[in-house]
Amino acid sequence: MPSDTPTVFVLNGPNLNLLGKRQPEIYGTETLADVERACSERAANLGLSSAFHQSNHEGEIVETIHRARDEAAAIVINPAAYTHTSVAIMDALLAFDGPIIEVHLSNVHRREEFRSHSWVSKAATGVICGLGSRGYLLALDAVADLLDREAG
Ligand code: CA2
Repeated sequence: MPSDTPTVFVLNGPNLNLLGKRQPEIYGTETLADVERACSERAANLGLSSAFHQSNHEGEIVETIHRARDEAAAIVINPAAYTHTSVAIMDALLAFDGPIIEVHLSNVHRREEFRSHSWVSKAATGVICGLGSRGYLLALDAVADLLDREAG
């Protein structure tokens, strides 16, 4: 991979480390390691490099977003439950200059009412939900397109 390859941070919030191990009827049977592998392959095919992170801690996610300001051209984020609660993650994302795609495995609008509100959407360029892990790959496609357009 050439050194000028843009890096995309793919960030995952709390409990997503359990993906594929519990509640497959909602979140599918793939593990987070499977999603990481698929993202890495798709990114490489798009001329991007993906850096995958998962944390169960809000402050750690905020700090990773701060690092993205220097290290990433774009962010793909599934903030999990922090979607619905975290003004801190929204504020950190608002300080990031590149494209931000919010991803949810499930269709949050078909579930409990509280899942329909997202603080993160207020900072996101676009939102994908309800398409399972394919949403992450579609988010990378969108990032490649948006970065191409930025480059003009
Ligand atoms: O649909 C999504 O991707 C969510 O971001 C997932 C979050 C949920 O709080 C959001 O409302 C929607 C939950 C992630 C928990 O992931 C688990 C995966 C397997 C087993 C248990 C939890």
